[in-house]
Amino acid sequence: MTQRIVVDPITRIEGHLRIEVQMDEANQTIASAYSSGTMVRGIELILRGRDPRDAWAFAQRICGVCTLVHGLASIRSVEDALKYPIPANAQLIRNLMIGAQYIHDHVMHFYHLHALDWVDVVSALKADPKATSELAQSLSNYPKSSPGYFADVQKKVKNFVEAGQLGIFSEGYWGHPAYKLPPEANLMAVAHYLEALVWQRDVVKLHAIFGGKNPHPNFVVGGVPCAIDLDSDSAINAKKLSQVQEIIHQMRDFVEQVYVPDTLAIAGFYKDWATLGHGEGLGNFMTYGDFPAKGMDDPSSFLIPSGVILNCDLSTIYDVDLNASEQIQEFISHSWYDYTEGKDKGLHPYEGETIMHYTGPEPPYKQLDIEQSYSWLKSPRWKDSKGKIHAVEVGPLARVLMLYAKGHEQTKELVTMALNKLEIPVEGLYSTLGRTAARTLETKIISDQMQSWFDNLIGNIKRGDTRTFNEKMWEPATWPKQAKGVGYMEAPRGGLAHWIVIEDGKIANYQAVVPSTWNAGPRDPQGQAGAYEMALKGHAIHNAEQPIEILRTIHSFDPCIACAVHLTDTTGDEIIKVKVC
Ligand code: NFE
Ligand code: MG
Repeated sequence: MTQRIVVDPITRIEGHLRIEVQMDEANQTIASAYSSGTMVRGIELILRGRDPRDAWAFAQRICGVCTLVHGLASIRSVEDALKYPIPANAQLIRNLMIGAQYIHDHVMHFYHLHALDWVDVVSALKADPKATSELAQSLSNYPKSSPGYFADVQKKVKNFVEAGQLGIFSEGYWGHPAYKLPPEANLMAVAHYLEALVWQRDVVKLHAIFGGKNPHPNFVVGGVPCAIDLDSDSAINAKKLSQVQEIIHQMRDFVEQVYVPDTLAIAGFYKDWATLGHGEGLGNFMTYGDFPAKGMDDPSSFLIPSGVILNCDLSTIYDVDLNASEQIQEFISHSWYDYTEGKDKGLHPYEGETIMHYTGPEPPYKQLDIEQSYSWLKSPRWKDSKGKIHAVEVGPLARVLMLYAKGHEQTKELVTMALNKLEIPVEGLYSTLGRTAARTLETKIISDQMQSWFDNLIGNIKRGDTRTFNEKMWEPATWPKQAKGVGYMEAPRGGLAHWIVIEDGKIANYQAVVPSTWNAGPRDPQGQAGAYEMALKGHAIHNAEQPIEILRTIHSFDPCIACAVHLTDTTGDEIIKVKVC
């Protein structure tokens, strides 16, 4: 009998994800994998009937990790529906806020959610702090690199272990033979894990400066909710702008001196994770595009271009039209939902439905019923001009490939540098290691861009342009009776879009299709696997009791299941009552 391995829940992710894999005859590699989102919410339903100008504040609560992106996708959807232009400063401030989200999120993912798949904390105890210091100094100029510094970190970890509790490091697969780093590299990475915790607390202040707080900074349809007035104590003034400049420096320093060198150093020990059978996945990639220089109406001005790549062929990029009802559709043939016209139909999000219908086994259960429905995630698909539907991967690897394919100079340089340094061929990008490295490289690209968005903002202010909000069209009386629009962006985990239908000034329908739905969704009516499912296929599993290989590949996508299944239990009973007063 072939073996079934179940990992539930997958930890060090956001939300509730179950992975089941069926091993092949010889129980050596994964023959097929199944990805299941095991919790559901109903935020798309909560939005119906509300004022579209309020939607962002509800939609933003889809997630606390990519803490601003749903707010922004939401206001962009309303602005698209109402053809509502926003001032240049608002565009720049939004770019700065999205950029800060990427840099914060990616660094946190690398150190706090993914690194321990590669870094053995217990082995760090055996490291020589002096040799660790020499290693760190050979990699970068990061000032915290003395033997004393690493000896202190080692002592801290030792105290955890001797006290019999590893605290934040408990329950790891320490000592598994898949860990390949020497003790000194492990100690350096653990030190940077702790360092990144402190760093992230400082850099999110950029959101608080422009959006009042983090998580969940404020937004507004028509611009940004912060006034610029250099003579005011409460508005964006010279002091706050210099704080932003300082944060940008802090971000760039950490990315350049810690994140990029650590990624390359760690990757050097895991080059086999850039070969076939290690997470290559679908080979199909999609980006929506983002970071406009001239507004969302001019996609040619985007830093990240949009498009679809099929079968790893970078020479042909297909266009994506999010308004075309044929191109983007969500399927539910293997999801715990119904559609009015049947389980096999695909619906474009403007016509999207959210009819929950759990038909799975009574929890706790041994195995998903994979022949029927097995996830709360839907299966979004992109349809080509010949009518074939494709599962696609979204996220950092898709973006880096798209930038590379379209000839973006810095991307080409960075990719070439990384491949040369690691001595892996370009095909190595289609892998778990490639996905993780792409996240690091795009963080470098975006952190460098932060300075130019900031410089442009300062330039505008110096010229006397302090406008951040477009007051026209704010009144629903000026809106058409019916309107619809799509607000899209590149969230840290990939292309994100919200579709809104407005009737008589109220939301008639609202659908969010998020990055982790694209990546973590189940099979479609044609039996085509989603990106996680495909990426796990072919993996060898060393020890079924400690399936670290599954974690490495799933974590390389940085799952967020809260985003992917937008509180209710299966019977609709009240689960929690929150009193706010
Ligand atoms: Ni909740 Fe998210 C991002 C969005 S989901 S983390 O990035 O949208 O994939
Ligand atoms: Mg949805």
